[in-house]
Amino acid sequence: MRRLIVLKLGGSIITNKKERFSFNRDVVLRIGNELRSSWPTPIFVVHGGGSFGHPIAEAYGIKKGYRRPEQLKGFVETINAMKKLNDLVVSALSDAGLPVIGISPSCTITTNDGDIETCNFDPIFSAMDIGLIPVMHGDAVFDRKLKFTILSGDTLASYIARKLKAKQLIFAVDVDGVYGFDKETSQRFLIEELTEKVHMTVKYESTEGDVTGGMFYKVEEALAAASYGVEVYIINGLIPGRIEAVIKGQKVVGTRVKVT
Ligand code: IP8
Repeated sequence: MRRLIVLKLGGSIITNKKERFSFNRDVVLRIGNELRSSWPTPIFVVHGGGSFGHPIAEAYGIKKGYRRPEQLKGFVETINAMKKLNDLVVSALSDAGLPVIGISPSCTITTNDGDIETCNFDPIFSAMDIGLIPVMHGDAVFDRKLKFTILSGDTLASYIARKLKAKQLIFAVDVDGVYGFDKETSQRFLIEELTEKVHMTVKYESTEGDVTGGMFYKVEEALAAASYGVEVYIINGLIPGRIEAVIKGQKVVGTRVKVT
């Protein structure tokens, strides 16, 4: 039976994207308390880069791969900034009483032209086997073709949910879900069920300062997981109670991503 919950914490909720290296500890602590109250459901946490990873990755053009030696500094700095953010997330979740362990993709995952090619599951399975909650994140990683690139937390969370046959994949973001636009009333409305067909009609806004591409790519990753039988939700992680409610199977405001 599928039980695992994969929770992706968006960089926009765990950091203040407008201020470099600003961590929203209160938000992560509160989410940690919500996760503790859904205990003992097995959980896997992945978080984004926010104001820690994205500005450096953008300044050095890390996503497009290696072109000049000066980028090496940016590659390593991106990894170091993400390690710092991961430490902060892990310590806040631990203070909420969760047995968490940080695992960095830069040492466990390689990609090929941006797609995950190898993932060392040994530390992940060993951690989960003794009841530890892995906390991974978007990162700068080695890439067979590009030499290095950026692996987004969304891609990683979807990959983990598929490989580990998760029950749910929850993307916690700073809006209520995915919005559509009604031409007749000129009003935006929350899309409660998002299929591939609906996805093609949505006009996604571009996200400034985000090297991994915002809501469009999140939905692509969400659909990839949904096609493997994972229940996928995009919900507002800044509203207390929503993460806990969705894990407990209650109906919450948000977008459910489905294949048909
Ligand atoms: O914020 C990207 O992860 P995301 C992380 O989930 C870096 O897209 C290093 C920019």
